Amino acid sequence: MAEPEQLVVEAQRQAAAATTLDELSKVRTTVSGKRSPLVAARKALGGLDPEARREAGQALNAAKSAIDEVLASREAELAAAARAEKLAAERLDLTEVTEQPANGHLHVITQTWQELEDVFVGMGYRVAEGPEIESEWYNFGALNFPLGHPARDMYDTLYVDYGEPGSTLLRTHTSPVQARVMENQKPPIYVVAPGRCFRQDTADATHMPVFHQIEGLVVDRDTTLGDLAGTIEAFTAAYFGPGFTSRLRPSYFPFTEPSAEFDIQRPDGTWLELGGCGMVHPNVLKACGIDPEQWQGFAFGFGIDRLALIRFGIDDLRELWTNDVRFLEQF
Ligand code: FA5
Repeated sequence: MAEPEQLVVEAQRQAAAATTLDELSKVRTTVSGKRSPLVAARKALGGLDPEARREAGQALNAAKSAIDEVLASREAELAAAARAEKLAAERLDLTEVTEQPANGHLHVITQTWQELEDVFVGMGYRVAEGPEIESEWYNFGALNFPLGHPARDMYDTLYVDYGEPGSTLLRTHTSPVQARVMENQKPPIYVVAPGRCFRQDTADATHMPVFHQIEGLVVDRDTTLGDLAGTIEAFTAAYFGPGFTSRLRPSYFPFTEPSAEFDIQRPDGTWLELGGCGMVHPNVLKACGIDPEQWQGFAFGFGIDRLALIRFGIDDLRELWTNDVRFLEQF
C-alpha cells in the first residue's frame, strides 16, 4: 500500500506537469478517481485493526484534502493562463501596425508639374491648357514660323494622318497654348500652361520622344526683357532654393525677339539647358489679334522632366519611364 504522503507528492508532480485544464482533469481521475491508489488505500482500511485503521484513516483523509487542494490551486492557475491566452489571441492592436501596407504616391514628373503650378500660381499666374493633337497653324503658323521656313526643322515633328497632309500633328512644344490663350483672352495675361509634348527625338539621358514642358506667357503694358529676366530669377529661387544659379544665352526662336536659352547649374557644377524664352514677337501678337503698339509680352518654355532631373538629382531621364518601383519610391 502506497504511503499517504507519497500519494500527495505524486499528485503534486502530475498536477504540475498538466499544462491544460483537460490534462488536469485526467490527472484528477488518476489521483483521486474511483480507480486511484487513494481510493484503493481507503478500501484497504477495512482489513486493519481498529487502532491502525483510525490512524491510517486520518492520514488518508489528510492526504485526500492535500490532493484536493493541489488540484484546485493548479486548476486556478491553468484557468487564469487560459483566460490570458484567449484575451491575447482576440486582442486587436490598433496602435501597432507591424506590416505597413505599401502606399502609392505621385510620379516624380507629376509632383514636379504640380509644384511648378504652385510656384507660378503663387506669383499670380493662372493655369491654361491646350490640346496635345494640334493643328499646324497653332504649333507653327501662329508662332511666326513661315511655311517652308527651316526653323520648322528645329523640331522633328510627328504628324498625324488626319485632314490635309501636314495639317495635324502632335504638338512639339507647349507654345501653341500661347496663341490659343491670346486669341481668347484680353490682356493683361499671366498664364502658365504645363503639358505633354512629342518629338521624334531618340531617347537618351536628356531626351525622350514624349516629354513635358511648362509654358509661361505674360502680356501687359510696358512689359520688358528686365521683367522676363526677373521672373526667371524669381522662379529659380522659389523652385530650387539658394545654391542654384541660372544663365540666359542668346538664342533664336521665330516667336520671340530677342530670344534666349535658359540654363541651370546643377550642384555638381554642370549646366543643363532647361528651356527657351524671349519677348513675344510682334507678328505673334498680331496673328492673335493683339495690338503690339499697346501691349508687349514675354514667354518662356521649360522642360518639366529636366527640371525633375535637377531637382531630385537623377542623372538619366529614361529612369523616369522604366517604372521600376524600387527607383520611383525614392522620390
Ligand atoms: C521650345 O520648345 C520653345 N517652345 C521654348 C520657348 C517658349 C521659347 C517660349 C521661347 C518662348 P526647345 O526646343 O529648346 O524650345 O525646348 C525647350 C525645353 O524643352 C528644352 O530646353 C528641354 O528642357 C525640353 N525638351 C525639349 N526636347 C526634349 C526632349 N526630347 N526630351 C525632354 N525634354 C525636352
